[in-house]
Amino acid sequence: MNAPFDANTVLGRKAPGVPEPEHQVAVIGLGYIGLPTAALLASFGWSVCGVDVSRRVVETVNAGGVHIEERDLDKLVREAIAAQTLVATTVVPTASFYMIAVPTPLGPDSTPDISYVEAAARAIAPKILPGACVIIESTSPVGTTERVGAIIAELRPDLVIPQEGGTQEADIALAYCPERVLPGRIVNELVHNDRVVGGVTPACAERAAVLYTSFVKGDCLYTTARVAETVKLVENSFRDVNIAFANELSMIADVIGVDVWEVIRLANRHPRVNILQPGPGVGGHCIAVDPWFLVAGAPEAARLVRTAREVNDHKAVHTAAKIRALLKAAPDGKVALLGLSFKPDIDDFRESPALEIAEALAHTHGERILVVEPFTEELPGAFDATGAQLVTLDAALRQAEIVVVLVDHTAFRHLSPQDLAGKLVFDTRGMLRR
Ligand code: SAJ
Repeated sequence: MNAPFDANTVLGRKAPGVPEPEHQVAVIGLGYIGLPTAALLASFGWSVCGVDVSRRVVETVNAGGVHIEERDLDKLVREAIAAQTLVATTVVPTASFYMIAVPTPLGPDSTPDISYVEAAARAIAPKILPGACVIIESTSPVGTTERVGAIIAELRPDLVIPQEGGTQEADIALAYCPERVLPGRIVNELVHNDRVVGGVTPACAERAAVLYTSFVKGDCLYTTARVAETVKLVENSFRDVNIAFANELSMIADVIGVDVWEVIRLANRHPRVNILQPGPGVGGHCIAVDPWFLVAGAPEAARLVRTAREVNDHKAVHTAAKIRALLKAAPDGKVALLGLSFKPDIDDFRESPALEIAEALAHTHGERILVVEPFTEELPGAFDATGAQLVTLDAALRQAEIVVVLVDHTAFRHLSPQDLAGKLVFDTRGMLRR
């Protein structure tokens, strides 16, 4: 067994007001979750080392900057870097807490790819000392925490790794604590949301709780790692299934010829009905992805979850087909596509149905496509050579005969019937009804 953990020799800095050796955290992955969490921990007095494989990200953070747009994040990072409570590096250090917040993308056939989590475990293993705690925050298929434990066990036979139901006292702690914050409100929700803290053993949960109770103002709810992994997938699947219901209703409404927004508004006046809003499909890196992790774990049983994913994916195809019909109905006209991001008022285009629809139309209708997106300065490369243009809202309204609302950005909400007079209008978000 190695010598016990010595905080003074590790990151070389002490956080004020936090007792040693509890104060050093290595956050692996400085993306949408890792960077806000690292900066927030630093603001709560922890000494934080943010680790990322990208040199550009590390340099940006060390210069006090941010590479992602998120409310309040730039100030938090700037202050933490200035106070020297946050430092970024490409190398995993020795620390008392390791938080893994790396991507878990979908692999081929919609199966989960946990290779980044596995790589993080391999990078932590040589550095970890007895007494340390490894926490996974990345959304992961059920069993990933055990897999991380197995990787560390293989590389560090000198350490006793915790096992669910195991009787031997472990040298390190291992936990799964899913992030559940909403893009655009990440910093606030990191502090105020309840947290599920899933320990491989109760002692592991207790150890991980030291970190979370230091900054979470919501409740910390303790359970096993396996349950915590499932909870995360279930939360996003629940939302996906509910949005799928709304999206399916909108397609049914098209067939039977009723106004879906009116139907939902009135149905929601029932005390036990709360239907979500249809849109052009479901985007983002969470809800459009995580349900597949649940399906992968139980393919035969997860029929509703799979179908909801398919309905929401199909909604983007259905929306594109409706826009094509409008382009046919006004053969000489241009279409203004309002919004590309996956939801309003953010600059996040991951898995965005609006982007997918706009790209597809740009490839078939080129110069007839005018895109309005206040959250970007240029169209992504996929639009190159299509003839589609990024224009201001005013320019689009001047030129277009067809107007399609794909994203209900605040910047579009002032649109009035006069602005749209004489145009063919397709509002995929029900924005103009609000
Ligand atoms: N959407 C609709 N209709 C609705 C609500 C949403 O079409 O009524 C669409 C949005 O336009 C967007 C997509 O769904 O394309 C997802 O947006 P969202 O706001 O529902 O969720 P995300 O992806 O921004 O964040 C979700 C959150 N999960 C839940 O609400 C259960 C968040 O709490 C999670 O932390 C996050 O996923 C994550 O990281 O997993």
